[in-house]
Amino acid sequence: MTRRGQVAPAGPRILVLHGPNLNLLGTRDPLIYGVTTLAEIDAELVARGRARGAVVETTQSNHEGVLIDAIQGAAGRCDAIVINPGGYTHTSVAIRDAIDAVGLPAIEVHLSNIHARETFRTASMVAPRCVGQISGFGAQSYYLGLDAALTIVERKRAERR
Ligand code: CA2
Repeated sequence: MTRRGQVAPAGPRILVLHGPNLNLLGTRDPLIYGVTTLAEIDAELVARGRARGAVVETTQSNHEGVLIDAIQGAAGRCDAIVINPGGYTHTSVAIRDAIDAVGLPAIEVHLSNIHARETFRTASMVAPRCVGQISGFGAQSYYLGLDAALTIVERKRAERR
């Protein structure tokens, strides 16, 4: 209940999506992707969300359609999306269209600096439909992405008050 006797709105709900092969984090290629596992990243995201009164939902899939279903399913339920589309970053018109379709603020994140790797990784299909892109900070990229998403949602809510 607020001071004016109104029911306080529920805290922000953020969907975090991990694309293909990110389930392998912490098991190989530590020089590129670090040693932190996906389960550890997810637990940290949930804890950081909770500390700011938010609920963080996380999903990983190796399938483009499952990621698209998750984006569509966020409409009317979540306030923002943090997404590491993995290899689909560079190819997926369909993920880009899904982000367009739901109209939620989205933040693209990458563990590695995609601009310092092979040329094909420097282009993102998804980034033009996102508020911004965070790339190259390892697991921290996700935490920065969550911080950005929560700040956007909190500002929007403050403007409405
Ligand atoms: O840097 C990122 O976060 C990427 O999205 C990771 C993708 C890559 O295709 C993008 O260009 C950049 C690959 C994810 C593969 O994840 C693995 C993790 C551990 C071991 C092997 C692969």
